[in-house]
Amino acid sequence: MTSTDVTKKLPKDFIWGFATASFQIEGSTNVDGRGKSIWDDFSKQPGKTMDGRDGDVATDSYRLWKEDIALLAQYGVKSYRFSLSWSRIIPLGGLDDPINPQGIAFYSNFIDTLLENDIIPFVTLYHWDLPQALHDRYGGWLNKDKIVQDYVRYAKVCFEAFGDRVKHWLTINEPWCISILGYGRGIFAPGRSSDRTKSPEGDSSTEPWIVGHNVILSHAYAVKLYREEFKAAQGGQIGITLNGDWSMPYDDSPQNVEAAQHALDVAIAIHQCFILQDPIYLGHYPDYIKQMLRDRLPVFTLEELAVVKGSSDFYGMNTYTTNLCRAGGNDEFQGFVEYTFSRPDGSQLGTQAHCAWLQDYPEGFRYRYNLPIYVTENGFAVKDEHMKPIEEALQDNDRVNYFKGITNSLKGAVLEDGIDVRAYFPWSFVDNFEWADGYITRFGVTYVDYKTQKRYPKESAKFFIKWCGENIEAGEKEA
Ligand code: GBH
Repeated sequence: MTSTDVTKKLPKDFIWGFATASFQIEGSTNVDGRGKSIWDDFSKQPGKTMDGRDGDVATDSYRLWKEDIALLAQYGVKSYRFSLSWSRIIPLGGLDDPINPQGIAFYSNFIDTLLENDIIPFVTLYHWDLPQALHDRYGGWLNKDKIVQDYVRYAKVCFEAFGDRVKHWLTINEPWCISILGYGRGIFAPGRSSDRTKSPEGDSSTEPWIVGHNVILSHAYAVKLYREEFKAAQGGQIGITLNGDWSMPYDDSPQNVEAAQHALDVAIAIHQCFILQDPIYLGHYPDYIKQMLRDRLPVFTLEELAVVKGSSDFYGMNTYTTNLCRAGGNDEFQGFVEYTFSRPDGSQLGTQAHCAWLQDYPEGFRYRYNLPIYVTENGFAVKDEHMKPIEEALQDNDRVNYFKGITNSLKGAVLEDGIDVRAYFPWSFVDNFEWADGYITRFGVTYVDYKTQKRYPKESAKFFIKWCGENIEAGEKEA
């Protein structure tokens, strides 16, 4: 790894902070009028989470929100990325369903308190916790005519209630995960799949692509609404966040170079979510996807295409790792490309995380393309951290090394490669409910003792905060 010039700094308006999501931290699922989300009951079904635990308490952040903000302030972050729970705001979710004033009040107070502490709210409207009522009523994301309208109305309620203070909006977190993991592999709520050991119903060959399509449309129509009715007065920015781990060919063989390149082409360099993101930037589905899915690929009407194209003010990028790509395999959800972290000589790409899909490879962070980028997630789960005594867990060297590598690449990307990266948010502010992994996999820079709900800064938090202090020009915080 080459080191970047230590005397050069990122510009003073560079945004940094930490990220979370509502269902992963809030708990208090049954209070103040909140309706159920699809994760409430799903996480309670036997076998759906690794440790059998659900999201009813999580990190208790709905009750401990003042402490959380105090800790963020103590860390000195410039911004905080968090998501809103749709079913707190509209408990039944739909166009004609009542708004819950207690849900609005909670987030309104939260935003005010962030601002009082000079912390910019960076708000995700949807991070996977669909109101259960919409799933029950009409199949949720599967029903285009209903879900687009309901999502857009939810977005409108949020722009109206919070848009005077929120200037950074993310419509949707990671369409690929919503579609593929929720309706294809069936490992995330609502857990639909062709695999009958996982789900009594579902069709993995069609549903993920329908859902992906409807997610894109929901995003695009919400952006249209924001631009037409709110942007002039409120002056914010709005975009989508995609999961985009990097890909490299496994070796020099033409078919593997093609596999990685193919993937990159169709994905605008982020192959994991190729099918779901390309239309947003290019205005059409990539050719490779059209060939792969043929008549299973939903078709945009001309009117829809016009709304979808260019429907993101920036590229919200969640990136964690780099995959070595080999042509072949039978996994349509990866475009028939196999991923590995083992190089041909048997060596590993980097340090293995607790989760199988993640190794540390900071060089991968620099191969990005030229759009304004907000890195809305990036992080590492130290292997076996959940089994360590707290004092040991706080010495999270592998995570520190991960951030050392990435921050170096980040500087290189901005200052040497000229990539327009405007924000960087490590995932996550605190250890939290890691979806199907339950509480076993820990991504936090802050340790959470789930018995007491006490928070303890890990070394990685200290490292990263210090790095930001030394590597971003000092100046007034962005208003
Ligand atoms: C993010 O997704 C999420 O936004 C966040 O909520 C989560 O806590 C965080 O990652 C840490 O996991 O082997 O087919 O199951 C990251 C992108 C994409 C990474 C799917 C794991 C597993 C693919 N994720 N991937 S599969």
